Amino acid sequence: MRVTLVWAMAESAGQKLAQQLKAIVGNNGWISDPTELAPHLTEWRDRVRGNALLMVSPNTVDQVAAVVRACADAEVVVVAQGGNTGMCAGAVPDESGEQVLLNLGRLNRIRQVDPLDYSMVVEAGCILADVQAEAQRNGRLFPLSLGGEGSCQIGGNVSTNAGGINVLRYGTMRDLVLGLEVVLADGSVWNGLKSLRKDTAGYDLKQLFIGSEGTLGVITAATLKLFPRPGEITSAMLAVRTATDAVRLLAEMRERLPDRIQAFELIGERAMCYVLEHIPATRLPFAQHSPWYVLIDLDLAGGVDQLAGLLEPLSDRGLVADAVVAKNNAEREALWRLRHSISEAERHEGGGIKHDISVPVGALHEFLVCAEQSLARQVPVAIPVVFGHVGDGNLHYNVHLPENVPNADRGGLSAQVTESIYQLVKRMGGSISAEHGIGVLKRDALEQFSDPQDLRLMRAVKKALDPQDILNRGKVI
Ligand code: FAD
Ligand code: 2HG
Ligand code: ZN
Repeated sequence: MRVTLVWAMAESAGQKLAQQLKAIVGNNGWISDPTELAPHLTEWRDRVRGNALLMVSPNTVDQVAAVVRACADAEVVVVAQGGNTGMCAGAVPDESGEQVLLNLGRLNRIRQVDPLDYSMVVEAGCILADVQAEAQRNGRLFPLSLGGEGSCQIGGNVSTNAGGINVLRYGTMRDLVLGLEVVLADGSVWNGLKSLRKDTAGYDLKQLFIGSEGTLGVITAATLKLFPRPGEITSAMLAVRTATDAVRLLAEMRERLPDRIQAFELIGERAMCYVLEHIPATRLPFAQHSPWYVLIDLDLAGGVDQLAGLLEPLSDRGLVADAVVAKNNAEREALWRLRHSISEAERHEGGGIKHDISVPVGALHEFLVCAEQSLARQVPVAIPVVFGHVGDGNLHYNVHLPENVPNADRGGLSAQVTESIYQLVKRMGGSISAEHGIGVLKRDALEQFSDPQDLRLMRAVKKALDPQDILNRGKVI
């Protein structure tokens, strides 16, 4: 009798909040229909499924603030969601059906572009590709670039401190944000939308929110750093024999072309084979397969000729086994299609156990050798599928298990694989998350592999900014 009564009270409190939220965002600003909600309740690999009381999509900052305030008053958890392309299920609510999903997609105005200041102010729901295009229209470059750029949003990019392919030259999102506007856990708005290059007046508050995955505040807008547009970009794919050759090549090219290397990506043979097998309209640009490939984008005044001159001595010294240089945009796109299709190709192989790790760039080769040895020892059936952003010491060291491994064994083997890789990462002074964040999938690993003092400080920050724990509860820490 008592249980029924408590349930009835909880239900009516939830329904009351839902009515209140619907009134705040208006008719076009919410979804409760299960079919429409479904894609928002799982992440793109369908590893985690959640539920929600309601999804609201406010289209003004005042509405976002009112939504968060109402949830704080009702002590109901708010889960911010951008394009939902994240790799750690951070934007998916839990299974209770009591959390409110706050989708930022309708908060998508470009507020201002200032070419003189090399900055722009955009709202959180702007799609990354649209922001790049707007910068381009204004004769400037916004350099963040990644495979999911057609659907991920600036708020998501800020909240995950996204990396991508141009970090080598321009840094991660942390380096590209000049200011933020954030709705705090009590529903108040922090206006930190400065566009200053130098500001040492107290703590750098914006940096707290960057990479916080919706656990410290809801980002509503950002001032982004713009850059001069590079000249024509020359792309090339190089076949190399070892990952060490790739690292050496990068070091030498950096010496010859300081600040001109836009992207320098490593692709292992197995990742390449998955792409060639599963992604239509792809082909290997070489006559023979190679253990490793490097895809580079260079900002060169002399274009293809200068690159050919640069590669010749490197090839003579055996650092480059083979090379193709894109002669036009179509060829360039074809090369990048190989790189950007890896995640999708892996899905066709049943999906890998993802490890988005970083180690010091100089230690990449040692990491690869040790990881292979320890997997061969501990989980001999494991199949590493390796690619990533070499210049940042960031490898996607994904591991697949063969089809014939019984379902009952997969969970245990996956855990063993991950433990072995993270132990190695820790020993080498690396990070268990170089760019995708923690979300829910790496929460236990963060606890296990972080310095206790780091965790203590993180918890103190969380408590100070969100004492009720209503922002994305259960994620990160
Ligand atoms: P979501 O997935 O919606 O959310 C991610 C996290 O941010 C969640 O915790 C969510 O709660 C929080 N969040 C979202 N919006 C807000 C907001 N406004 N305020 C507060 N919190 C918020 N990532 C890389 O770093 N580098 C890559 O190279 C890369 N390549 C990718 C390639 C593919 C094909 C795909 C599918 C993904 C790739 N990603 C990559 C991962 C992903 O695209 C990024 O993490 C991206 O930054 C997430 O943006 P989103 O808008 O989809 O965020
Ligand atoms: C990339 O670099 C992304 O392509 C995705 O970060 C990595 O799918 C992955 O593991
Ligand atoms: Zn990546």
